[in-house]
Amino acid sequence: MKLYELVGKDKSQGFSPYVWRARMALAHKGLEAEMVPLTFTEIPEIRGVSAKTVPVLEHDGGFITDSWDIACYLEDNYPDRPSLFGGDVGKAYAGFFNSVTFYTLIIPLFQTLAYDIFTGLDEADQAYFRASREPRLGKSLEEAHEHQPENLARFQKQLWPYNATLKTQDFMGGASATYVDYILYGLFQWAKGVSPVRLLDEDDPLYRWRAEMDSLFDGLGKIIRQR
Ligand SMILES: N[C@@H](CCC(=O)N[C@@H](CS)C(=O)NCC(=O)O)C(=O)O
Repeated sequence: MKLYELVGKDKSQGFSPYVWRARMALAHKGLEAEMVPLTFTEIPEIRGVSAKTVPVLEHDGGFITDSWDIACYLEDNYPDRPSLFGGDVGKAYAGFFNSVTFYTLIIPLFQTLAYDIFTGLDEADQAYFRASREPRLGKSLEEAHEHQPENLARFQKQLWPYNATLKTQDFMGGASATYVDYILYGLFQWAKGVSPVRLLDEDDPLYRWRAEMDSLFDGLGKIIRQR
């Protein structure tokens, strides 16, 4: 099994939030995958598949090219290992969460981090990132960076449902972590690896939750150093 991931200048610091979902899902199932670090401009060169994004999971001669599809693939193919979703109802909840977090969390966090991501990329990727991301931002990376405090505040404002939930339960999945926790955790891994911004206050229930997530699977998530 191989998991293709996204890196910048430091090849040890895979920073894609979506790859982190897959990485945690593999660990949850007790599966080991060889990590293959790629820069943005290397992704289309993965041999044997036409992929535009990572994660890509290569297994048994086939490729799965989307984080949600990877989670479903692992759940379907390893039913005897710990469940990622906790059954059909949990899968439906995770699927909803997969979509809703894109608009409420990924977009404001991307606007917050865009310039910091850029500064961690090699030269070829910097040119690609500027050309592809500035139209999405509707402004230059530097202008986006000037608005970092407002974008961070917008992101933080969206965290209240998670803080409220984690006041009364240990994980988003209840008593233990499920794929919903991995969706959320990927965002924090992303920010940690690419940016010096601090997303949480020590009093936030999410702060306690993130520390517990960091310690899962022998501290897998601690591979990422705070930039
Ligand atoms: N829907 C995809 C999205 C994955 C995605 O957007 N990955 C980003 C990295 S965070 C990527 O590979 N981007 C490549 C590019 O923009 O060229 C999934 O969930 O797997």
